Amino acid sequence: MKVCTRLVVAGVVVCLINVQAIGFTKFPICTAAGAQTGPRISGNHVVWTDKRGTTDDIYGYNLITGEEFPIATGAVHERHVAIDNDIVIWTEATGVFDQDIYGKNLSTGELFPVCTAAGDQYDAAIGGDLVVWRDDRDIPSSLYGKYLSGGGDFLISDGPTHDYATDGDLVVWATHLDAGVDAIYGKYISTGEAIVVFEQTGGQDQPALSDDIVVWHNVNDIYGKNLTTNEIFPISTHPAQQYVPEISGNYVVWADDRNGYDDVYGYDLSTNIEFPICVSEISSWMPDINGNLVVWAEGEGGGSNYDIYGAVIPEPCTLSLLALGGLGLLRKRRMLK
Ligand SMILES: [Ca+2]
Ligand SMILES: [Ca+2]
Ligand SMILES: [Ca+2]
Ligand SMILES: [Ca+2]
Repeated sequence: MKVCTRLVVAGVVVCLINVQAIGFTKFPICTAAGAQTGPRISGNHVVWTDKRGTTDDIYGYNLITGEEFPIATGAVHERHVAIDNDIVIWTEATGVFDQDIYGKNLSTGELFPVCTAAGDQYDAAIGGDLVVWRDDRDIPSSLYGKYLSGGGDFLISDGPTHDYATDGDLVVWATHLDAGVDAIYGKYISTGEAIVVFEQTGGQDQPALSDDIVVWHNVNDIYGKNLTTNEIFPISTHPAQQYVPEISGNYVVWADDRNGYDDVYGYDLSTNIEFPICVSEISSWMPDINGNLVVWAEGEGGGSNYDIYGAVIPEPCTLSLLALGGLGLLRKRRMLK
């Protein structure tokens, strides 16, 4: 689950539009040497995988104090970090074919194992106190979960599962079925109820959810479904590639190559307005969002020195006006090329 309060970030001056590049004024979160990638945000914390050292580490940043802090910097690789509220989880490569899931409570500093079973457990997601991960103890690999509040780990789906998200009860995931059909499935852990979010020939993956809305990467577009009304709706169907969507409340963000480089775009479900968040001739991708604060990784040269940046989405009424201006700027820029 993403915390959906609208953040007011101390120290961040919000200029509404950047005249150098299209989108909103970005601010640096981490520009250390080496690659910082895969940023995730919840509450006042941004976390990411960091290659500044000899092995992958996990670092974090407090948006209120502006301070960076190490979370997991052991001699092994720590990567694929996720966060909800004060709980951070990541994958730790403890040995050959033996990845495990670990976590840390940022409030108490407590470090704890989530799953250290034999074989690979990796790429975990978290919502509330529910952690879900891909687990290779079975072949093909399955989706497992565990409540941090107590109890052991349990099987969620034994299919060929990939890409998943949870809000603490509902778990959604992508799967590739036999007949060239991909699907987004879901399951409410509390009741055991299984749901079909979307099934179709072609590529559906990268589901994300917030409240009763699931969004996913659909072939090369972004689609959504309201689980209360069962309405399925397009969010961005530009002919170029839109991918890795994330959602928080009414805002959906994704990476988009419509301008020739990966950029970050957004969409307001309450107004049906699409808007650029960061458009420049530098690759910007892997976005995440919490409330109206967006974070992403960006850099040049194949990602060896990626950095983490953030931007604040202005209020919806301002966004409506900027959408018109932003579109005008985009058209003007294309005409000049
Ligand atoms: Ca390390
Ligand atoms: Ca293991
Ligand atoms: Ca598209
Ligand atoms: Ca860097």
